[in-house]
Amino acid sequence: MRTVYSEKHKLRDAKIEIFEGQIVPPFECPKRAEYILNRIKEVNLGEVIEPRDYGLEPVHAVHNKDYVKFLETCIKEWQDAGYQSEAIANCWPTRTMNSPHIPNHIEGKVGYYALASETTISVGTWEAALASKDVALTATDLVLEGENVAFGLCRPPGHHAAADQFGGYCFLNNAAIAAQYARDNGAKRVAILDVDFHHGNGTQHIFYDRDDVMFLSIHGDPMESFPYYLGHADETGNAIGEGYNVNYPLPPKAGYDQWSAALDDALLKVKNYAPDILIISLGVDTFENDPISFFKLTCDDFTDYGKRIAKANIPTAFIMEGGYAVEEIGINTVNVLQGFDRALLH
Ligand code: OKP
Ligand code: ZN
Repeated sequence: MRTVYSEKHKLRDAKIEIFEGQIVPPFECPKRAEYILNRIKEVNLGEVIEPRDYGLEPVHAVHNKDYVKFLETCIKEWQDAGYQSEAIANCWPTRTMNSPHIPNHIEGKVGYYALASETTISVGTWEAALASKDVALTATDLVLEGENVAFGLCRPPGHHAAADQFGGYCFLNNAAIAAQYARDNGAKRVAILDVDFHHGNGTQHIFYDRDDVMFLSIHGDPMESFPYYLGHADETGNAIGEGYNVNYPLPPKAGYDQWSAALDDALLKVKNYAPDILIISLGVDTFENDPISFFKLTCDDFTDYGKRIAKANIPTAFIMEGGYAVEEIGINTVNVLQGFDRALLH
């Protein structure tokens, strides 16, 4: 299969993350994409191509205009306020502060648009996020144009980003932007299957009231894991969207038996829905040695589930999300893609 990749991901190179009460180097780092790209070349997965430029129209179809503007101007406003380091949230409109006013001051704005504090906005973040959504859109377009499958090597990831919130290493929701783009370009129904270890709260929220984009996610139980406040099994969609949101929260130490049973159930629901395109939010932080997650998948399990996804026999765009065991991220990601390719041959 073809891979879409842009060097511009390197512009997202933040220096700090807040983790377990400490300031650490970010887990979501440029090396991640380099390892994946190297592995793709090592095994000759297929051609690697540059993304096309889609501009902001498909972004505005998913995200609020004021939020997009905020992402674009945030770091300059932060620096203009005299702050030296990266922009980071330290206050929020919480449950008891529900006024509709968006503050003028950048500190208030960052808190308004942030859903978590671990993720900073650094110089270059906006440019990298723009390239990342172009990578997702190009991979999706290849599939809409008739390819069976394509891989968007997105970085930064997207699935935690909501219509007007960033966090969890995400700024623009690449998979959601791709899904909406598919809807606007001929696809009647789109399914998004999120296999990242973390719940795709942003994607769920964006499509929660809709029946034309089905969202399914297998993830660490939010009672025990980030993003904590969304991703429970009883979140099944709202109004016309009722029944089109499906969550599979799994407990700490879940292995492939449990995980693949959830996957098979999800793929059955996807088949019944009969979408024109399947978008996989592909995070490989389900790996047993991932430093921030608690599932126990092995390298071979990734190959196996790539095959299972292929057997659903739906045109598929893989969109990269998380995975933080950097040494193995290339092997695990490419195992999924090779598993998929091999199943197509048989
Ligand atoms: C982004 B993606 C763990 C803290 C986790 C943020 C994780 C963001 C994951 N103790 N903090 O879904 O891979
Ligand atoms: Zn994740």
